[in-house]
Amino acid sequence: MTNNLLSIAWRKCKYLDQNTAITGKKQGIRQRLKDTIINYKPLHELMPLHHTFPRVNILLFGAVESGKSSVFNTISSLFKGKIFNIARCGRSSGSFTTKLTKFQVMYGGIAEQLRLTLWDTRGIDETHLMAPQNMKILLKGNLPDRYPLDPSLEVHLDSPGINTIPTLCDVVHCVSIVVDATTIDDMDDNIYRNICQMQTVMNSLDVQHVILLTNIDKICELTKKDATYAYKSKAIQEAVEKVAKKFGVPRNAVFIMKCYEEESFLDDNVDIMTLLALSGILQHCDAYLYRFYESVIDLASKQASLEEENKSLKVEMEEYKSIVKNFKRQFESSQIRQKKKDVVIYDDKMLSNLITESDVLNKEIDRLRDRRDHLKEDINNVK
Ligand SMILES: Nc1nc2c(ncn2[C@@H]2O[C@H](COP(=O)(O)OP(=O)(O)OP(=O)(O)O)[C@@H](O)[C@H]2O)c(=O)[nH]1
Ligand SMILES: [Mg+2]
Repeated sequence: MTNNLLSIAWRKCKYLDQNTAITGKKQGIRQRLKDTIINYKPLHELMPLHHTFPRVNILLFGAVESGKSSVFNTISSLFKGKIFNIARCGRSSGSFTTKLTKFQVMYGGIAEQLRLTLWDTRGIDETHLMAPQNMKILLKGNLPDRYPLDPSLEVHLDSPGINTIPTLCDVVHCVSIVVDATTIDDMDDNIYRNICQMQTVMNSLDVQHVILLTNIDKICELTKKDATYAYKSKAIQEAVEKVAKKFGVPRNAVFIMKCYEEESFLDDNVDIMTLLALSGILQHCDAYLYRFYESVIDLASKQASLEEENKSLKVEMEEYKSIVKNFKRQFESSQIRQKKKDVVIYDDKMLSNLITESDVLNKEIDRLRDRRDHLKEDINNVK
């Protein structure tokens, strides 16, 4: 572990510098970055008005204990505003995570979710290397949430829940290869070769991939004390260069992270570093979607027109409901008046007509309700 600091940051970053170590300012930067991600919409500036691509999928892949689940927990905590560990993480004889889990990130209540899903996976080790066929299936989006994926065991495509016709919304848009910074030099050869082999699979499917370098606090004492130093740390700079070279990715596709591990409270500097990493990953997701621009527009248009139909059905249904309500009111008041004054306002025929008409309208409302239920299903399927 070293303490060497560079005089200027190894990555130009207007947000993280010792000179900005004023709490108020840091909180402002953190909030701005956070808001940008809360407002993120895939490929937003290139989408036609009122068209939205629902969300992007980010796969966390890497060796056992590289920090995949901690990456999700750290992101989840910072958006929740408190340490909020949803994914189980820790150390065990094999991988702590045993199922493919597709996590949403909430930034408030249950309905306030970022437009991204983080897929946590079981880590690979010498005896559980990822089979290329399994990686293909994962990337193509065939596997459902909570699928007990053992990287080395063949996936059965006839298992329940398998999505046999995934759309562009179901696929992986960017893979984050999670690497523990302390293992770069002595990574097991089989694991290293397996990750490289998986990069070939990702390339064959045009899936973007980046490296997420965790545990940087373990290679730089100063960063451990204060994450502000990370971008001036010589040790971290060297680790980024090494890992980029090792996996053949450009240095700007390597993002650093210090996951929450012993902390009970959030730290502005850790959060800013995490938000920078996440922003970078989202740019890679957008780059992937851009390659499939026409399909993205197709899907977004389909969803937009389904939502439009849903909206107008809702208006139609409200109109019918108010007519029926009116009928009911007329009918009830006529009954009261008839009773009180002993006069006939509606004869039997008129009453039976009224009843038949409101029956017809009620049936129409039921039909519209059915249509809306189907529409909701269709909209979800587009998602
Ligand atoms: N100090 C420190 N510890 C970390 C960091 N990231 C992860 N850890 C710790 O490393 C251990 C393993 O982390 P996990 O998140 O469970 O790793 P994983 O990749 O999900 O592991 P598997 O599910 O077993 O494949 C846990 O004890 C974490 O608290 C980090 O950036 N810094
Ligand atoms: Mg895990």
